[in-house]
Amino acid sequence: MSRGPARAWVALGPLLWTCGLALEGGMLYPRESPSRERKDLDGLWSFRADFSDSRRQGFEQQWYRAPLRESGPTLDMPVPSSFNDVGQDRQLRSFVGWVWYEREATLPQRWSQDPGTRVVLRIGSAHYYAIVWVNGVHVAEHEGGHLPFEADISKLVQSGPLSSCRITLAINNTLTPHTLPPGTIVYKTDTSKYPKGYFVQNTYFDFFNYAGLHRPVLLYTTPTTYIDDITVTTGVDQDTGLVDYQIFVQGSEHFQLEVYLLDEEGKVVAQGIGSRGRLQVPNVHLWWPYLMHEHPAYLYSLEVRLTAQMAAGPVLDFYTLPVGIRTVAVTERQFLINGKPFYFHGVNKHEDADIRGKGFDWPLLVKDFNLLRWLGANAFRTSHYPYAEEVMQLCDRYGIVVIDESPGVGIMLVQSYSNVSLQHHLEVMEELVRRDKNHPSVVLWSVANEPTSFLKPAAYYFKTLIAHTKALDPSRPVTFVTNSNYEADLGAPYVDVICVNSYYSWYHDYGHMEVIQLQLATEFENWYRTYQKPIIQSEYGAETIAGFHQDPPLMFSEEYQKGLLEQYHLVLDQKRKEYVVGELIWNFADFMTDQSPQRAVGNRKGIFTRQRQPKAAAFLLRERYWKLANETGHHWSAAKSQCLENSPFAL
Ligand code: GCB
Repeated sequence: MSRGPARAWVALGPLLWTCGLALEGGMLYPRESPSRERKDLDGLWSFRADFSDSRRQGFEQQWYRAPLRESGPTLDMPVPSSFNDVGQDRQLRSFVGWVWYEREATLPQRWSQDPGTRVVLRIGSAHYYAIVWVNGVHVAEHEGGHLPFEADISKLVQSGPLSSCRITLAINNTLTPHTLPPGTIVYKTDTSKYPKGYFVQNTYFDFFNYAGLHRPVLLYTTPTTYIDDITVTTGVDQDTGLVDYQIFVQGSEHFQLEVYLLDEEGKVVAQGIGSRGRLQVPNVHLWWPYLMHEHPAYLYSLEVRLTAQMAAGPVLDFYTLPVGIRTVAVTERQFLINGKPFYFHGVNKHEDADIRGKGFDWPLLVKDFNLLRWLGANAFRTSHYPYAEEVMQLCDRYGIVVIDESPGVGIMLVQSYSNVSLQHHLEVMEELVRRDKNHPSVVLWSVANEPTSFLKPAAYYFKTLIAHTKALDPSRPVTFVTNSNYEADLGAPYVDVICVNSYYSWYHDYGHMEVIQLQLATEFENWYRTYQKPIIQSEYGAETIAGFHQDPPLMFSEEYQKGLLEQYHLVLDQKRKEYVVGELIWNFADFMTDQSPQRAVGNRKGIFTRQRQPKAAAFLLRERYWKLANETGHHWSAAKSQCLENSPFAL
C-alpha cells in the first residue's frame, strides 16, 4: 500500500511512531499475463547501517537524494535475506535502528514511455518499518515486517528521459509496545556500567528479530485500467462446486468483465460476466488436503478478462487466480473440510535458516515441503507471523493445510493493549486477510500467540479483534493460541477453535515425563467442559541437541524428546476420539533466538536440525503421522494403501 506524504516517522532515536490507516486497494500477487509484465529485483543491493548515535544521520544528510555510495561506504547486501548473519560484524548482527538499501533498476523502454502502462513497485516484506524513495522522491511507507506493500511509480518513471530508476529504502527494526510483535527499547543510564547512550531492545517472543528485505522485491506492470482485487469464496452443493467471485477494477467505470473457470486440463468448466457472480461447476473436483484423498489439492484457474473503453480505444487486462473449491466448518467437536472430519497432524514452523535468517529462499522452501510430505504432515501453523506468499502458494499446490497467524506474538505489556495497538492489530488483520483470503489451504485465522490475556484490557481487545477478523472473512473460523498456564483465558469465549500450547515435563516438572498424561488429560477436559469447542494441541515439545543421547532419557537428549512426545500421543489418541482435532509439534526445525542462558545457540525443539537433518523424534512422528493419515483419510482407503506403497514417501 502506498501511503501519502511523509509522516512523523522518527521519534526518539530508533523509536517509531505507529498510527492506524484504513486499507485501500487490493494486493493480488503479481503474475505475468498477456497484459502484465514483471521484473524481479532480487540480487545484490547496496547497503549501509546508520551507526550514528541518533541513528538519524541518513535523514539529516538525505541519503536518498543521491546514490548511496556518494554519502559513504556501502556493503553488498543480498536480497532477499536478513542482513544480520551474512557478515562478520558483531555490531551489525545485533544492530537496532535504520538501515539503508539501494538498487538501480533499468526499465524496458515501453514502461517509461507508454502512458497507458502502470508501473508498480512491490516489496514482499521489509522488517519492520520501511520508507521508500524512487529517484529521491518519497513513494511509500509501511509498518509491519511480514506483509507486502506497493507503490504506483508510473508518474515518476514516465516523467523524464530516464530509463532507469534508483530505489532506496530505509528500514527500521525497532519494536515498540505498539508494534506487532511488540518490544521495548531500554536505555541503560548507569554510566559506571554502560557507555553514554547505551540501549538494548527487549522482546517478549522466542525468535531472533531478524531484519532487512526478507522477501522478493519486484516491479510489475498493469494497464492503467486494471483488475485491482478478486475475492473468491467456494461452496459445494452435492457434486456441484460453487465459486462466488467479486472483482474490483480501478482506473475506469466503463468496462466489461468476463470470467472463465478452467480445470487442470485447461478446459472451461464454467463462465460468467460482470463484477460479481456465482459459477457452478458440475462434477466438481474438490480441493482436499494432502493424504486425505488420492488426488489432493485440485486447483482450478479463474481467468479474469477486463475490457475497458478508453478515449484511445479498448484496454485489456488479464489476471489468472488459482482456485481450490472446498468448504470449512467447525462443530462442537470437529473440524470439517468438505464435510469430513479433518485431523491436523503437522508442525509449527519458523521462517529461519543459517546465513539468510528470515530471507526467502527457494531451495530451503522446497526442502521443507519435501520434509513435510516425507513426514506425512498435513498441516502447519505460520507461527508467529504471516509467511511469504510463495509459501502459501505451495501449500495450495501440495494440499498442506494452514493455520494463518498474525504477528501478534509476545503481547505482554499493558501498553500493548492500548487503542493504538489495537488499531494497528486490526489493520494487520486486514492486510493479512486481503493477502491470503483466496488460498484454499488457509482454513483458520490465528490472531495472536499466547497473549497475557488475563490482563484487564485484554477482554475488549480480543473481543474486538476476533469480531473484526470474522467480519473481514466470514468464510473461515478464527482462533488465538493460548497457553496451559493462562487459566482465566479471556479470548476463548470468542474463538471457534481452542488452540493450546503446553510444555509438560519441560517448563514444569522438569524431567518428570510420568506426569504428562494426567496433566494433559486434565487440561483438555477443563477446556472442553468450559467451552465445548474443538481443541488443537498447537504446541508441545522438548529442547533437544542433535546427537545428545541418554538412556534412561535425560532432558536435552534425543531419547527425552521421543519419550515426551510418546506420553503426549497416548493422551491425544484418547481425546482425538472426542474433541481434540489436531496436534502440531513445536517445532519443525531448530531456529535462532536472542541469546540467553536458556538457549544454546537458538531454540533446539526442532525435530529437524536447523540444517534440516532428522533427530530421532522425526522418525517417531513420521510413523505416527502416516498411521493417522491411514485412519483419518476419507474416500481413499483402497486406493490409498496402493498409492502409499508406490509413493516415494512410503514407509
Ligand atoms: C511457546 C511459544 C514459542 C516458543 C516455545 C518454546 O509457548 O509459543 O514461541 O518458542 O514456547 O520453545 O518455549
